[in-house]
Amino acid sequence: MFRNAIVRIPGKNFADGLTTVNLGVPRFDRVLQQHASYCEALLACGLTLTTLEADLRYPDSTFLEDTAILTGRGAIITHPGAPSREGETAAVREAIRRFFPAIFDIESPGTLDGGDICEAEDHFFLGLSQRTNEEGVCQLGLYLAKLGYTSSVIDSRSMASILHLKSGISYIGDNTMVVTEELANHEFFSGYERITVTPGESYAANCVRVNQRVLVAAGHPQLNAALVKCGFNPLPLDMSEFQKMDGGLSCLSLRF
Ligand code: CIR
Repeated sequence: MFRNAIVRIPGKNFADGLTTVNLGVPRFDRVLQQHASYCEALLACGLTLTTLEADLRYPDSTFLEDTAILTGRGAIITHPGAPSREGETAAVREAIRRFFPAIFDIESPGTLDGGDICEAEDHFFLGLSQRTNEEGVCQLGLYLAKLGYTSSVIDSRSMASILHLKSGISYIGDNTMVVTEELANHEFFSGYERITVTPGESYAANCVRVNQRVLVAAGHPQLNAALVKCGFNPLPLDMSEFQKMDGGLSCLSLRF
């Protein structure tokens, strides 16, 4: 059960952020509209929002999830793997201080993006990626153990189609994982119910359970139907402009 979320309004230089996909330049009016709808969805799920102002120093800073791991037992500030994003963490530390008295830090040479960290109840899957290195994963694993969580590492560095681990998997509660075909048969997921996303809908593998709803990228009817069939209540959101910058639903907020 989440009660709070932190979001950041996209800056007008949003399109200057990092991207690996070739889907065109995001239109800023649509970026703002889609972000507002995302915030409304979180409110409709019963969350209280802390909204940070746009920060033009960091065009990717609306993708807040990469800057912190917030758990029910403590918080960890990350060390984002892209040099242009390193400075994003300072403001997030300030924003979470009143909620989390004890905060750990991922320190250099460790790098870690929150998008690589998938929480599934008391277990965490830690993705090694182009952004998250072995030292980062090792530091996080130790902090999580101190907080009483277990973790296991998944190496996604050879999976060209995903930027972060959570581009390819989402834990949506009720012992269920949404997974891309590439990750569906991973040995770590054998104990979970799995909803496998078809290759044409792989972007939608990044979805987010928020209380009674599952936020899911609009325009992916097969995943939507599969979620309904398995008893979930999807809430589709238009994500086209964020997708152009490699962003998924989970990365637009920190939920706790
Ligand atoms: C980046 O490349 O860092 C941003 N343009 C997108 C980050 C997306 N974050 C995420 O999936 N957790």
